[in-house]
Amino acid sequence: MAFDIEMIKSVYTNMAKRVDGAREVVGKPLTLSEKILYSHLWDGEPSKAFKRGKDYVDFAPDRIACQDATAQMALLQFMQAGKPKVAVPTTVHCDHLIQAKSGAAVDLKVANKTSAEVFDFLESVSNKYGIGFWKPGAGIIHQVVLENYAFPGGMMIGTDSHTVNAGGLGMVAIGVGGADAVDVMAGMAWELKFPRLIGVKLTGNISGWTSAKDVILKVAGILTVKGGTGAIIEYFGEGAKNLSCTGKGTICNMGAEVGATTSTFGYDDSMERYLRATDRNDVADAANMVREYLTADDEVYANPGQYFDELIEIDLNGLRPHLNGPFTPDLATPVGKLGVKAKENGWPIQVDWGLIGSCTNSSYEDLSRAASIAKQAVTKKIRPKSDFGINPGSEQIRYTAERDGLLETFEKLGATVFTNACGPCIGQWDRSDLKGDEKNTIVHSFNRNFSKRADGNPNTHAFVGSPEMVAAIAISGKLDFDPMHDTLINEDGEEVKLDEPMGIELPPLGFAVEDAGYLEPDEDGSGVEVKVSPTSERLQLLNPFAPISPEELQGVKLLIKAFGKCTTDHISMAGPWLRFRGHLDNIANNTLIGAINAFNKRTNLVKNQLTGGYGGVPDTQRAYKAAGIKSIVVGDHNYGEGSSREHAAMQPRHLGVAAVLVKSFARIHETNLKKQGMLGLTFANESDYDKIQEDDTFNFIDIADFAVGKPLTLEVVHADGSKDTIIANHTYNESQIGWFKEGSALNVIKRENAV
Ligand code: MIC
Ligand code: SF4
Repeated sequence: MAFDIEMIKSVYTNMAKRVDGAREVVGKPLTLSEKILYSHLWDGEPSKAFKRGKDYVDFAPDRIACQDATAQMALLQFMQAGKPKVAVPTTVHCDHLIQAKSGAAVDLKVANKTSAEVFDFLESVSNKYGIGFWKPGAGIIHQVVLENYAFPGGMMIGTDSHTVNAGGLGMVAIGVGGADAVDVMAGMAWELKFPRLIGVKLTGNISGWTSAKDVILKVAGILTVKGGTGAIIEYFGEGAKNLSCTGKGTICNMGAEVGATTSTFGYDDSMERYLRATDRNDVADAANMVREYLTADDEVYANPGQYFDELIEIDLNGLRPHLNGPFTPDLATPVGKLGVKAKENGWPIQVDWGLIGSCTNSSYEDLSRAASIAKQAVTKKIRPKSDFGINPGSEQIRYTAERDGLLETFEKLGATVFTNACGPCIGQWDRSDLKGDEKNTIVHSFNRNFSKRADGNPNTHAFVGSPEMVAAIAISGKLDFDPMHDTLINEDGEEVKLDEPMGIELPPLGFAVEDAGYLEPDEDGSGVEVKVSPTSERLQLLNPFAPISPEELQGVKLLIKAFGKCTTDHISMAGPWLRFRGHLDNIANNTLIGAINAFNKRTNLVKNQLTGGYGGVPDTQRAYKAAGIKSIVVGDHNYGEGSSREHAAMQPRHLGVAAVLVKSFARIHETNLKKQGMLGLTFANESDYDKIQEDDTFNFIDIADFAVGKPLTLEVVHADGSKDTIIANHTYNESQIGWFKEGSALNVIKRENAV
């Protein structure tokens, strides 16, 4: 039986009326995305048509999911909101804080010890406020959500950018910062700019070496890391119907890598099969009753050009497997063409590791496809040339894969089976084969491959591919290996070829698990005590941020002008820093240490305008803070790309950065800045970026008139006394200006709850 089935049934009860009402106000057939959005309006019945990409709309999501690395800050904020219980079903999943080293048994024990304080905190806060708690080892948030909570036609938010994975089961599932989740936990509306809609029509069928992953690797190549910003990607067509549910999840998952708000697929037989296989006949039966509301109207898919803002068509018959990378997930290269590219660019051909796992590709089907390749290495006597690491997506998947012999196949190859957790995908990897910052290549089935992400080494070239392709490349040990055409030499000196992968969509004997790792919260948690030690180095209760006054916005110093890609990993690095995710002051010591200073092209070395000397970014910023001076960060396009972590906004805020001025923002990060009462601005004229000099001081001359739709004027005073005037655009609406004026969105909630 499914969790929260009554909630799901009530969504379906309302659906028909609301969708029919929306079709009337919009005045034309509806896409699936619109059906879900319009049936989740905070105000209930649709009464007007929203302008895509323009109107801010209040929504009422059905549920929330948080993972351990972001839940700490989200729940520390929720604790301040003054509510006894969360208003909608919420879960917390412990998956990011477990380091991969020796294998699951040892690693999990170590994590339970080293992060005991954080896990205990999360468990007790969850218990107190009525939140379902998934213990360390239970699995990666998005696989656990897909297996237990996602349902067609539903809307959820999650404090992780890959929340979008649940689109594989026909949801509109959106990654947000913790402060957004707090709004919904506190029983308030959740605001989003009504998204643009990108349609992706899939014709033909995937077969052979091509997998669902290759669909999104291809889309990433087309849209690039920012092409999906502000949009929902809706997949449809015969090719979509023929993909498995978890394959659809893979595609939606990596929609985060093109900046998409989310991605989704219409309800179909593959979803029904998956629901039934994961013990949710009740959801499948309920969904079947409203089936036509859980996909777009027929006219839409018949004439997609008329209903989507942008349309992409991919013929799956002609789609080849890809490997994307290094350093960015949108650098797409068909397998077989990588050799030439690698030589041109000096990427090491030798592959040291093949890693299979992450929320993107750790389903039973994924493991079975990769295992079908691994098995051949054993039977055809090919000694693998790279090391193998596997992270199953959940305990249920692990248990079932072990029962069915899949894990044994990997172990025969010498693979290490790590905990059911994020592991190397988020830099939780104690990689022992490297001595220093050696140049090397790894292949993995994850979604992100930014510099330093997996192992902290800036010279690790990481390539993203399907699990089966990762297995094949890792066995060959060569980046330029093309299993469709090339042969390998086995231990008997014979030339052998790998056969095409064979996957099993759902375990023929059914899923099984002994202890899934779930803890139900107490019915009445009011007596539960949540302890945070004042001397803890990992947890710190929050103090409200003071509003930034117009006076403080005169004489603002440039902290850093970031050059090129500046992702949330650059702004608030993960890996070893994950341990401080619940302690704002401690984690602030990593603020922007990965960003490249445009003036010297170095990381973590900026000019301190007070002394004229150079220092680390956090130290320099702390010096400005001590002197009572606010500062500004300047950046390039898609600033804040990647994670949902609100630390990337809270840390600069805590240290006294008042504004971030960039060419463009990634959606979640821009919202996170607004929520924390900062100014997130974009250059009206992009080339003004070039006018910013190292010793600049900024005066926000018209900040007192901060208003909706009115750009701000910044006077930039250079070291020689000369001045430039820069116009900065913003997307703040009335209530967001309120957050700025009161210091943060949380301050507003607190005030409203107090009366
Ligand atoms: C990631 O994949 O980068 C993370 C770690 O899951 C993040 C969340 C975080 O930083 O905690 C995400 O994608 O939102
Ligand atoms: Fe975890 Fe990686 Fe997925 Fe983020 S992308 S949730 S770190 S597995």
